[in-house]
Amino acid sequence: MKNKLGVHALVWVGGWSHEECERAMAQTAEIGFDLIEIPALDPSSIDSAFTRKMLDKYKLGTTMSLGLDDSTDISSGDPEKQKRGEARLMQVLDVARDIGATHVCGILYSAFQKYFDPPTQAGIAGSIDVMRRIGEHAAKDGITIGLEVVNRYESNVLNTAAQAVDYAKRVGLPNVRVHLDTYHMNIEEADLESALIDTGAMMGYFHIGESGRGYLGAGNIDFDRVFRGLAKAGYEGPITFESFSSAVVNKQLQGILGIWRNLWEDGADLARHAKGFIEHGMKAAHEAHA
Ligand code: FUD
Repeated sequence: MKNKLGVHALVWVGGWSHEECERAMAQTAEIGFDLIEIPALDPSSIDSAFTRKMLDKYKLGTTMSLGLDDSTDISSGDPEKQKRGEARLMQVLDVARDIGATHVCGILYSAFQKYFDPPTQAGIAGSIDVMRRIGEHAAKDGITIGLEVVNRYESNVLNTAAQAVDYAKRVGLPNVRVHLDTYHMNIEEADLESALIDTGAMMGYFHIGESGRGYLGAGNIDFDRVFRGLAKAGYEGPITFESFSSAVVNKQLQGILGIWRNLWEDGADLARHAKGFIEHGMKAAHEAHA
């Protein structure tokens, strides 16, 4: 398997103090993941020099994820919000460059929130204009942008893989790619395997998560078909495990994602299980597809 395997930092910690940063890295490395995904909703909370030092110490790669908020919503059609959103994304790219991140992904194209109205064509066109400049800037540091497709309660812009492929084509840059996540796909896609195959080479990042966002295999997603879809799509990018429980709290994400229930206590057991589950599933899918 060529895919690098990652884990979202929220499996370990809710913040990014020096102690939390080191603890998250040590546990990620101990289980044998290749990379850690660091949430960057507030990029100013990340001490880049320290984070880089810890990545080196634990020999890990890294990626970053975030969503914009209402005041930085580049899909709003409001020039002031667009300007603030572009500045926020540029600020994240600076941190990503400083810590050596390979990917910046998430809800970068709109606010990360429940909307009460559909997007406008002008708003989407404005978002695409900003994304082109972000993509060009990211390319200078070899960073891939992942446009994360999320369910209808977390954005009104990209809810299906097909919408994201269309948006990415309109941006028209090789490093601006589609980021799919099984938790969201399970809500919005008619068929997960076909959506993966149809996205094909446009896919640049992947989140694996269960329907309830807890242990893989403990929900209703047919992961055999997901792994088969990834193999058939020829996807070789990162596969990052994402899971949220009220056991590890980040106030901002808890509210947006509705993390009210305690789905697990032991992040290490959860992550070790996820790694084995992905490796086993991908191996079987590649063998069947070979
Ligand atoms: C949101 C989601 C996440 C989010 C990231 C932020 O539902 O799936 O990927 O963008 O966790 O760090």
